[in-house]
Amino acid sequence: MAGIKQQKTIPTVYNMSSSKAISALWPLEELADAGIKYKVVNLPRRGADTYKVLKSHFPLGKSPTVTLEHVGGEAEVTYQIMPNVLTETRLILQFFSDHYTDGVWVPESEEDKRRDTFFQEFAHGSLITKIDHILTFEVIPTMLFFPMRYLTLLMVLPIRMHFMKDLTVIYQIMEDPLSEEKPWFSGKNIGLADFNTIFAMDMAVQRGYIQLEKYPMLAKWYNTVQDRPAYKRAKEVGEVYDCATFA
Ligand SMILES: N[C@@H](CCC(=O)N[C@@H](CS)C(=O)NCC(=O)O)C(=O)O
Repeated sequence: MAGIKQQKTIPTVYNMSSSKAISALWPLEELADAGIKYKVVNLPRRGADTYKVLKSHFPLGKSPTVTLEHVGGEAEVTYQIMPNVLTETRLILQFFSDHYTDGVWVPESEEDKRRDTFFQEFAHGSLITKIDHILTFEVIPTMLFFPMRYLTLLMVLPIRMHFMKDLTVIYQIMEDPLSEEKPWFSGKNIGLADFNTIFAMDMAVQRGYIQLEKYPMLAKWYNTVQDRPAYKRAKEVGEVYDCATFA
């Protein structure tokens, strides 16, 4: 692959199963084809030590967390706020783009650059936020015992429906700019906006929060990603990835 930089750091992705870490593993697998090396530590979502391991690198204990090893044994660098540690998916992906590529994911046109920036933000700020709301309201009743479980379920159903309606607007905003000429959220070519969007869309599809047939271009985007060899390998590398059950 053209546009790869000499690798000065080896990233280790701390990947909690069925998590946003897929957004880090997928682009790294795209770059692995060109020789970029990385390591992965797989942590079961309900594992006794999972949060201990994540928190040992960053106090928030979220997945993905990425640590960096300098290839030449150079001193640690504080790229964010802790030496050799990266967090926040969007910023992790930006680091990969800046440090491991010569701009292969930077859109060619100004129009695509603006669109790419918009959808990177939209993926986390709007799409995943709304999906997380629905998920939370679905999970609350499952944590309660009868009869509270059923009473709470009845209470949360209208709230869930309200959020589902909000999601239709979000999906339409995603559907409209996708076209044969610009099939990616980053525009003409695949880019950071696409990597940032996949986890939310996997949750939406696998948990039944979207009827893909209503959004043909979004469906095409989604299926293209699912068929992409690097994405398939990323799921294999992560070992467990099930957004329906969060195994
Ligand atoms: N803002 C972070 C959020 C990461 C995040 O919430 N990851 C979830 C998994 S998808 C997690 O670690 N959850 C564990 C928890 O909240 O305790 C990012 O975008 O990377």
